[in-house]
Amino acid sequence: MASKQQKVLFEAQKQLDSVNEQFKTLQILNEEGEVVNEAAMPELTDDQLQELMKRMVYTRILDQRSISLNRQGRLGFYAPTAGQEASQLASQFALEKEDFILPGYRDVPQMVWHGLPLSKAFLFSRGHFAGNQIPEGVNVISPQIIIGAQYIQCAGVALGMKKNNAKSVAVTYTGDGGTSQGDFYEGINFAGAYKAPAIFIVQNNRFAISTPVEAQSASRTLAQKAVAAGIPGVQVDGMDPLAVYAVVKEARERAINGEGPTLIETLTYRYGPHTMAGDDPTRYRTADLDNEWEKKDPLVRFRKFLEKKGLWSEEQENQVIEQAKEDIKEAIKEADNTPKQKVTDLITNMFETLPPNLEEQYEIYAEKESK
Ligand SMILES: Cc1ncc(C[n+]2csc(CCOP(=O)(O)OP(=O)(O)O)c2C)c(N)n1
Ligand SMILES: [Mg+2]
Repeated sequence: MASKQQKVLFEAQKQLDSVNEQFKTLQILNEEGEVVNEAAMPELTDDQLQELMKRMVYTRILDQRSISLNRQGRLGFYAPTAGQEASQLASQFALEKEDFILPGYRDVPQMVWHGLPLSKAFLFSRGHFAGNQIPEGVNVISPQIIIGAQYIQCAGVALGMKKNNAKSVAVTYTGDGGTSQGDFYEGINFAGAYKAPAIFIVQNNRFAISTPVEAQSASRTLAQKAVAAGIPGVQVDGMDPLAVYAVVKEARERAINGEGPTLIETLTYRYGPHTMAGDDPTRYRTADLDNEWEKKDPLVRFRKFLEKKGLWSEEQENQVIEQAKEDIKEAIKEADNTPKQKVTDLITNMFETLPPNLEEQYEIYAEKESK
């Protein structure tokens, strides 16, 4: 005879099954570059479509050059981005300049397209303080290294916007691994409770360094973690720029209209290593898995889509590649020409008026630096 408790558990499982079933992946453009969901197509002009492609091509080159500059010892910390272009750039493309981005360490491309000069991105990579001095009017903060911390900061920035009646949103990014952090839950819960205009993006690239997402959580999707916070969650094909753009655009409209935050999970993949600090992905990923995801490449499918519309050519692509290479060369030169940071910079950057002990140290280092 089934006990009462067993019956409750059975219902609980049914409830979970029904939640699982409701979280489907939104896709608009399939791997062949065909529109498979006309109803969800975002309104984008031909110019906007071309601009989005341009940004993805440009950023793929930026990634390749950054890896090579890192190997030459000309850059420091770098987290590769190839594979994640649709997830990163189509989400940023749905924002306005007044929106605020709180990025993780892999999200430098969104910062660049939100207005951060490339030279600043390179200085950040080198650990130079000037890389963290964001120009006025560029609404980003430095990439967060502490996994998930930016989710709480995002809830706070969004609440501030709401209190100021600003018609803008705060957008943050973390990875699949980031959703296991307490900060992730605290951020989405707080923003949900205060209906703050936030967009929480989870770039699920299937691995947190070497830990596969299947081992990360028992949750079937990461999008459904939104349910407990009482906010909408959506899972989207993160290799499909149109789908990513469409959901972020809609989440932004909801937020601006006072309807509160949205959690968006983008299904994506990083082709490269976790960072350039010695990670070897062949130790935890198979070549078959890499191939499977490379077939989903966002640049390939968007290129096919645009070519069919007569909106993209090899010539246009080459122009973008040349432009990217030239800009990168200039930006590295600018970073090289930035005065090296000194110990006295550390002291004066931290304090307007020096406490006596630091004043003493300042004198010592100023003396050393003058030689
Ligand atoms: C609080 C905290 N714990 C651990 C780390 C070390 N760490 C750096 S990256 C990383 C994996 C994060 O994976 P994921 O969130 O999936 O992002 P991805 O790197 O795949 O973009 C970990 C554990 C950290 N930076 N911060
Ligand atoms: Mg990950």
